[in-house]
Amino acid sequence: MGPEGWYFSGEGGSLTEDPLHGFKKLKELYLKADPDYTGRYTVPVLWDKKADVLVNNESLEIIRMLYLEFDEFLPAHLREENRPGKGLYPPQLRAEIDVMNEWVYNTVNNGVYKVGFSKSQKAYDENIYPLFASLDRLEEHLSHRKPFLFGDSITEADIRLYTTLARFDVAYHSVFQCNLKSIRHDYPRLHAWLRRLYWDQDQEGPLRAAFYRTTEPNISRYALGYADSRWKIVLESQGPLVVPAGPLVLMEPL
Ligand SMILES: N[C@@H](CCC(=O)N[C@@H](CS)C(=O)NCC(=O)O)C(=O)O
Repeated sequence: MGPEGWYFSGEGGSLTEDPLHGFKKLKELYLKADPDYTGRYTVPVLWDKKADVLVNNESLEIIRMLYLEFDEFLPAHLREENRPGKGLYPPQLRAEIDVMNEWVYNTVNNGVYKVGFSKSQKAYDENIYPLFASLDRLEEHLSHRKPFLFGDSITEADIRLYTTLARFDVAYHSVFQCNLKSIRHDYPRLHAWLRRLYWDQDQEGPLRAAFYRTTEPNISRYALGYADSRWKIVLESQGPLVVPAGPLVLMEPL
């Protein structure tokens, strides 16, 4: 991120510029879509190339759009309804997935931010215990539902939890002070689940190495990214930015 937010740096797999307009900054895309926009310039962004407009910037909505809204355009064997377990948001599991999404979002996905961006001891104390209570609950959940959160096939619930757990030991534990426990030392089932997703490198298999391909190129930068955000938000850019070095091993072997 630069002073004006995300930009196309050409580093770490990023393009050097926006391939549609040649823009250098994400901000320019937001303003192209709406010149009066005054909010934050956040990622992710879903852009409609034909209408040349920003469609959505909420990750939870975008992931559903990507696997539900375009299904009819795919060859039959790739459609959600024909995938193992009937896809990422199968009709028979929707109610259960929605219930889990709700508490996992509030206490885990968003919970780490509530802890890491807390501006008082009180706010920190109020959020750290619910975060770890939910990790305990997920660890327990995996004792009877496995290998994935809802059985044999991966669902949206796995994807949403993965994004937080892949960052947990390498960033949230140290930078966001989410340090009652770590995934690798205290949660054997969650740790096994995380490594199973991360280390899958089968390009043809059901996961198509998606987790490894999207995590590994950036995992060594997570601590810096979150330290920088916390420095800006909590420390209001005052004093030095110091990034913790550990853990030595970013993701333990399978
Ligand atoms: N509701 C959004 C939040 C997105 C968000 O906060 N993204 C962060 C990075 S994880 C960002 O782009 N921050 C840039 C900024 O706030 O300037 C979502 O989850 O999709």
